[in-house]
Amino acid sequence: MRTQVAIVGAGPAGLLLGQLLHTAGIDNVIVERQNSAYVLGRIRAGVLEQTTLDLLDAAGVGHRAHAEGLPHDGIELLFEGRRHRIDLHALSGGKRVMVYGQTEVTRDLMEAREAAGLLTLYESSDVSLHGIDGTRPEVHFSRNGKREVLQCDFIAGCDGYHGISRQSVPEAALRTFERVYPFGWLGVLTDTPPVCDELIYANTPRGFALCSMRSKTRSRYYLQVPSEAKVDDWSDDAFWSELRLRLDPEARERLVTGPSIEKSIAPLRSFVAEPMRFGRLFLAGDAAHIVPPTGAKGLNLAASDVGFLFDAFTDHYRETSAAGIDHYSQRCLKRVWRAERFSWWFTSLMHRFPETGAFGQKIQEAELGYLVESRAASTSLAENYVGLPTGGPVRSTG
Ligand code: RFL
Ligand code: PHB
Repeated sequence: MRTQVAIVGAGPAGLLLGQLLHTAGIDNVIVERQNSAYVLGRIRAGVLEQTTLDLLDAAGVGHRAHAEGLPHDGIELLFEGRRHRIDLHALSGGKRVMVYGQTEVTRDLMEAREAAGLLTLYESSDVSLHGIDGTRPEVHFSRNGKREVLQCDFIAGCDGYHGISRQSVPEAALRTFERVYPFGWLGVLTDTPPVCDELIYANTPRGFALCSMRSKTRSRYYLQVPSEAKVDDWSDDAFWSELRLRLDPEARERLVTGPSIEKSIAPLRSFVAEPMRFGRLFLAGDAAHIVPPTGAKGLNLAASDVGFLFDAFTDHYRETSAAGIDHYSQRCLKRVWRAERFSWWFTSLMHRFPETGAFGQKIQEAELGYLVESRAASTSLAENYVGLPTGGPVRSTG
């Protein structure tokens, strides 16, 4: 088997890259470890930046996000028992975010890929990469009991944090940076109307809480829990009781509870691997970096990496320039580190840290007060939340 770009991983990064390349006439095959139902069953991100929507549009799959997504012009910060609105739209010069689930993005991309007749090799096991430092890289894998080889010009490693792409780079060529937080997020998805039209990020003495949504009838709530917490120890009733204790009186009153349709715990971590390119292997998305979910940046960063990689491959195949390939890692990492900084800062501001003590607590309170009272401080939050500039136009090939 041969293709131009072999993509490892059919998460949002891999699927988006595949679709963009297809619009530019660049042949690609995706090799994915799981089946499509498993990939669709992972409930993750909910907030899309305009840049991500632009890329979905460029890939020809943005129509459902525009029709069914919920544009959000603000977020609410809850602390010391009161809510304060951050007007993202006014403070960012007219930008907003879109609430549209990662599951839906993935579904739209999968459907478009299938309609275009592009090859996705689901349920491929023992995937390994070969010759990435030469000019003829290969992806080897087993499928239906047979060992297969996919020859290609380039490999896009879009296989997430636990994938094999990053692990295929020689250790000496990679530098990693990491911070693990001493807590996780317990998330619950329910078919109940959201407690508020906007997202509520709450800093409370009992820990952080987030009220989010997927639609006007489907809610997503999160609670900060200790790292060692187990999902099985959290009944639905226990979750709702704890969430109520972390809300303001009005929200507590309005909260509609119901049976959970999904419940899981995600550990929180910041992680970056540098560089994001090794020879003919390009890492994109969670394969190269992880942010704690507080700033809603993970999927958006994955999408902006893909935008840069798409630029690089189109320039290469049109023989216009090698600059995109040469500067891919540098271009991505500038944006990655800014999002890492924002996500780390917002996480530090909104969570209770076991080791902080009374001084740290007072500093957090002072910063929250400053944040909502100072236009400069809220502007900084707003411009990061809606998404920083990509540093170059996203190419659309129509
Ligand atoms: P993914 O989604 O992990 O997909 C990787 C794919 O690669 C496959 N794979 C392999 N395939 C072949 N061979 C192997 N050896 C393989 N190993 C793995 C996997 O099966 C999978 O299909 O990575 P990708 O595409 O880079 O996408 C990244 C996003 O999923 C992630 O950044 C976001 O979900 C993060 N995130 C959020 N991001 C946002 O932008 N906004 C949000 O509101 C937001 N909320 C969240 C989040 C992540 C969360 N969790 C659970 C970590 C909320 C949560 C709770
Ligand atoms: C979500 O809806 O899953 C969500 C929203 C905002 C975040 C993180 C997750 O910051």
